[in-house]
Amino acid sequence: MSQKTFYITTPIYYVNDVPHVGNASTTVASDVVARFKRLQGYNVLFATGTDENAPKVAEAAEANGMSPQEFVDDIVPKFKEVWHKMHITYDVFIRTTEARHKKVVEAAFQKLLDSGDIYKDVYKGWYCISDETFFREGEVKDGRCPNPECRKPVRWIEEENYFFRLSAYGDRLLKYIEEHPDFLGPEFRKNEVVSFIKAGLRDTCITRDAYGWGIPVPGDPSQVIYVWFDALLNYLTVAGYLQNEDEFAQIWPADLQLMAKDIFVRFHSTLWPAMLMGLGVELPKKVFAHGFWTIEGEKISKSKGNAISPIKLAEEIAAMSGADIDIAVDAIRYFILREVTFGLDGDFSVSGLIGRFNADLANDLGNLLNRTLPLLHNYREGIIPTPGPVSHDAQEIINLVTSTGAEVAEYLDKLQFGDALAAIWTVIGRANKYMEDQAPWKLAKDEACAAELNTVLYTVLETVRSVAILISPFMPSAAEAIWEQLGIDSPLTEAKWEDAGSWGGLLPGTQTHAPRPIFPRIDTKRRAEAPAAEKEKKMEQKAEEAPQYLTFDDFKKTELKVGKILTAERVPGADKLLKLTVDVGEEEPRQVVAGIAQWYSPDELVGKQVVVVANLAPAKIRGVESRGMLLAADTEGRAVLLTPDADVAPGAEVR
Ligand code: ME8
Repeated sequence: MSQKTFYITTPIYYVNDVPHVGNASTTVASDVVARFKRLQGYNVLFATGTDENAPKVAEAAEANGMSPQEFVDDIVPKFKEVWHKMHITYDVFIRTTEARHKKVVEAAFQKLLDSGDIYKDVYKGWYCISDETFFREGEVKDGRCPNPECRKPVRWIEEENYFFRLSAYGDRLLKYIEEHPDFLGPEFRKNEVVSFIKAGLRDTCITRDAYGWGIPVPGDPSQVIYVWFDALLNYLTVAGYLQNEDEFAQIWPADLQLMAKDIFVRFHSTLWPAMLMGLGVELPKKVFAHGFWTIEGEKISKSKGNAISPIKLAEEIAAMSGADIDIAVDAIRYFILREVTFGLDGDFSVSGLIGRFNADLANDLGNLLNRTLPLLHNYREGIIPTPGPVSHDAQEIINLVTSTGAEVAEYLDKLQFGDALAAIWTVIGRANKYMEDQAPWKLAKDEACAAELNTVLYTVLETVRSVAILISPFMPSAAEAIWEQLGIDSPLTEAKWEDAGSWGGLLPGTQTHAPRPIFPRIDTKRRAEAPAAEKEKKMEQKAEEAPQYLTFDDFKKTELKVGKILTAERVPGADKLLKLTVDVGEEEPRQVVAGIAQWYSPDELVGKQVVVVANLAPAKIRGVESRGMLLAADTEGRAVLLTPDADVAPGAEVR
């Protein structure tokens, strides 16, 4: 491996339950970094896995009437399935029950025993099984775990155990943290670590009386090794420590270790680096803790039943929007990294997710592609044109696109995912505005503007190509779908990060594919009325079961006419409605309200010929009178207006 390497880890999760959105947030963030680094040409080692030798896992197994081994063997495939469905591209999935890991743990234990860093003594103190953490007598005030995230009852333990001489490492740790300002992040959590160490480190108990589950102490099977001592070493097992010297030398130290704040101070910033110092192994380059998610304002907890499964949520989003499940997963990945500043706590709410789905994905990103590509198909047979002269506005877009890749890379290297996405959305916003300003649907009407139209279409679609690369670490399926519609020959998987910033990657002459909305909007009203909507659907299904025919006389009652749209404007306060005046060959034009604002801008409609149901009873829609209805095809949740094949005088009957 001569290529530069990048080793990134997630915590290894307890297998007492399947993953929830909290676990998913760390894994998704790590996956985004792994994908980004691969795009930059790194040889990435991305590891996740499961922490299986824990008393709480044994308890969960018992509660399920299974042996611990049966239980973990049953649940691990479920973890992997969730990660695959979430598009997590881990390279290694480590299980702490693997033989190779046991060997590493035994050898590390023996090494520290031999060097005097591990010794035997009597342990008297508290143990929290939920957090798998030892606490001193004075740390527990009310019989409950002092960790504010936990607060479960603790147990008093008096056992002869092995201890790790953590107290000997306080000064060395403080010195290391000071000399390596990038080692711990974010900054405010680093300060918590420094205070914790300065308050005085005590030697820590690293074995338990044999529970019958766990890695036995070498030469003393009456004891099993404490789950945290065992679990932290997984990061070395994955890198080949004590198994393959060459591989280990290339991969270690880890470049980035991610987790949430719950296991940052005591474990990953204190015990872990001290263990490495004791073993004479270099420390990881960066250990970073993000915040905690609550769900709809509440702590995530199995007993409250709010530990949302990310896959179930994706299925719900897919059902509500009509989007593919992979796209719904992408939306969740996006939300996790966009909604809060990475590092801080955040609240996960389904309405927040739907809000972002509609605003950022369906509107901003979706519009950029789904408004431009149909125009390309209407005016240029779907073929990418050679751009005409570059206008001042187009040049501004080019400048923005060519500088954004580097800006996003800088943010990603600093784990500022929200800023990275905001920078990409600035490009999307600018390109959407450019479309509005240039109004290609108007340019198309004038042959003299052909070159100008080519510039507009090319500029926007080339921007879309760049955006597809930039969003691909976050939303790999959406990026693929965009890439596919653009008709680019080489697969997205072969693209490099720098391709996002080099203008001109989209080759004139490329035949694009049929436009298909990737993020269909979620109808929030329908969601609010979900049970009613369900009933409605069932009734529709029943009606569908019995074929119902219309007599010709019935059909003749519908008066269909060709109309020409004269004016179009948005209905204030209704984001889906447009108020149109339509010439249907009568003395006065008709006012028609149509729910097509998501798919058509008012400008685009003026002058368009449409088919109008002319004898529909007048109705008030949001207080605005509507006399007639436009016919449209419903394709993948998008309305496409029906229009005559040739110019027809307004008022012509449709039969
Ligand atoms: O602690 N918000 O495993 P674990 C954000 N096995 N992230 C959350 C979260 C929340 N509400 N809840 C959990 C363990 N997480 C040990 C780790 S590593 C050597 C051993 C995520 O299953 C977050 O990454 O309790 C947190 O650090 C981790 O899950 C804890 O997972």
